[in-house]
Formats: sequence, C-alpha cells, structure tokens
Amino acid sequence: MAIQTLFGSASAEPNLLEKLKAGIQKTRSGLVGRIEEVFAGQKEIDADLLEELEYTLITADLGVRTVTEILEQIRLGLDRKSTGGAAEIRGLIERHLLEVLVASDGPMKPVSAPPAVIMLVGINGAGKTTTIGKLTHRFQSEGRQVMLCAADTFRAAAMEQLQVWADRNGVTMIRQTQGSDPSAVVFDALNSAKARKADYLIIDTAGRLHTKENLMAELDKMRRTAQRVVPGAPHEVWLVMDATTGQNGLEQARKFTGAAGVTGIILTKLDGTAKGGVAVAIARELNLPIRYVGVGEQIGDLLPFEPERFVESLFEK
Ligand SMILES: Nc1nc2c(ncn2[C@@H]2O[C@H](COP(=O)(O)OP(=O)(O)OP(=O)(O)O)[C@@H](O)[C@H]2O)c(=O)[nH]1
Ligand SMILES: [Mg+2]
Repeated sequence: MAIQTLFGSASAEPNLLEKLKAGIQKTRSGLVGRIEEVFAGQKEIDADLLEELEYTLITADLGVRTVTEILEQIRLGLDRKSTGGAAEIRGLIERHLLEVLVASDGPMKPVSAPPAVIMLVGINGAGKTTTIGKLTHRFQSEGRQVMLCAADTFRAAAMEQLQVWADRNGVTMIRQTQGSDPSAVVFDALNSAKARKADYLIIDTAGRLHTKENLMAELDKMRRTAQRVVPGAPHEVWLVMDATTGQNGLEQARKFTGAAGVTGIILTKLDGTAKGGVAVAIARELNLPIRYVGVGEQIGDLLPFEPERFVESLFEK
C-alpha cells in the first residue's frame, strides 16, 4: 500500500487501515452501526424504514445532496426490483460515498525542486499547530528534512507552542519577535530553507475568522512573499478544519478557499465525533481533496486520507 507525497509516493505504514478504523470508531458506530440497526429485524423495506435510513444518513453529516441522491438510488432500485436487501443497500451507500469522495480527489502536484512550501490556514483552534507537529514527524519518517516557520506572530505563546513541536521532532524553526509582520518571517524562513536545502518548509499561521478581511488579506500577502523567494511557493495551502464543527464550518471554509488559495483540506479531531461523514460533505461542497485526517493529539495521530481507504475503514467489519 502506497501513500502520496509531494515528492512522489512513499510506502504506507502496514497498520494504516487499522489505525484509521480505530481513529474513526465513533463515526463507524454512528453511521454504519446505525444503518445496521435500521435494518435489524425488518423484513420489508418500506417507507418508514427509508425515512429512518435517511434520518440516520443526515445525522451523520454526509450532506443533504449526497443523502438525497442515495435515497433516490435506493427507491429506483426497489422499483426495478434490482435492490432488495440490507446488504445491497449498504453496498449502494458505500459505493456512492466513494464516488463523491473520488470526484473531488486528485493527486498532489509533485514538487520538482525543494523546498516544498506548505502553509496551514484556518480558524482559531482548528488544530493547525498540532497538525504541523504531526506532519513534521510524518515527513521525517519518509526520510525528508523539515523546517518550520512560526508565522503566527499574533497570539501570545503561539511561537512557544510550535517550538515545542520543533524540539520534539528535532527540527529548526524560524521565528521573529511577537507582533512582527508574518510575511517578514515567511521571507526569512524561505531563504533559510533554501540555504539549508530543506525538503519541506511548513508555515504555521495565526487562527483567524473568515470575516476579518484584513487578516484574510494578510494570508494573501504571505503567499505573494513566498512566491518571490521560491517560485511556485506555497506549493500547497491546506485548510485545517475541525470535524466536530461539522457542516457549520463550510461557510468559513468557502471564504478561506477564496482568499487563501487553498489546495487541500486537513480534517482534524475525527476521533472526537460521530459525524465523520462530514468528510464527504466537505470534499463535495468545497470540491477539494482531503489530504490528511487527525485522529488524536499525539504525534502519530495524523493519517493520509485516500477515498478508498476511508470508505473501506468505515464499512469494513
Ligand atoms: N482529539 C484531537 N484533538 C486535536 C486534534 N488536532 C488538534 N487537536 C487539539 O486541538 C487543540 C487546538 O489545537 P492547535 O493545534 O493549538 O490549533 P490551532 O489551529 O493551531 O489554534 P490557533 O493557533 O489558536 O488558531 C489542541 O488541544 C490540540 O491538541 C485531533 O486530531 N484530535
Ligand atoms: Mg496555532
């Protein structure tokens, strides 16, 4: 089993599927477990049962459009007598979720000359800084040299928090004093990363509300600064989204994708919610690939996302 990286594919850890299953256990029981319950003891698939099924899918936060399509397909199948039992309906749901996730998925554009510059953006507390700590660990285990850029110069203790992750991973972090212009830190860090021939430079940004236009413009300035030092940078801008916020996060996300040139999603805190189905709604509504999912607070709790593996980990017994 291989996983995709910005420098080509790498071999995945052998127990990736098991880790994913454990990480999304709440969603497994909240979605697939409840689908089983809907069918349990029912001999006939009638209107009541379909309504209950619809309710279950909606509560799992899959998104109304996807749920409506699934129900239409089931009804059509029943009319034509091509869909009969629980197993078939379950298979139909699984296939449809995969189809939706695949439609917004796509490979990362490989970076030909390092440093690969990745910027993480998102609202306050989504998990950006923690995710950078985990990404660093992951990239290092893929044999890459990583550097960090502390461009959250706003919040007190933000730089210290990132420094803890830098120390834990034994990597260099570029910082300035609190309150300095984030773009100036980006400029310094990119030059450093170039000089030291780092493979990755990961930029931590301050959490911000999508409604603050000056702060959104600041992200754009950081991108333009990066571009001046390393053509093509930032190669990836990942929007970090908290899965427990569910579909309420979609409106914020749309603003970020518009203002910050987001290229992919990292969905955090999947371990803490039964509404992990929101991955489907997010990928679909933003039409962006999900790159990683966060399944805990520890350094190893960030897993690469891949539609087939995700759906399999949800439905596999
Ligand atoms: N359970 C769980 N907790 C997580 C996950 N990712 C992050 N967290 C926790 O979420 C909290 C916020 O994480 P941060 O990394 O500080 O979030 P941030 O986006 O950098 O926050 P700001 O810099 O304030 O915008 C911390 O307590 C993390 O440990 C995850 O995948 N699962
Ligand atoms: Mg942070």
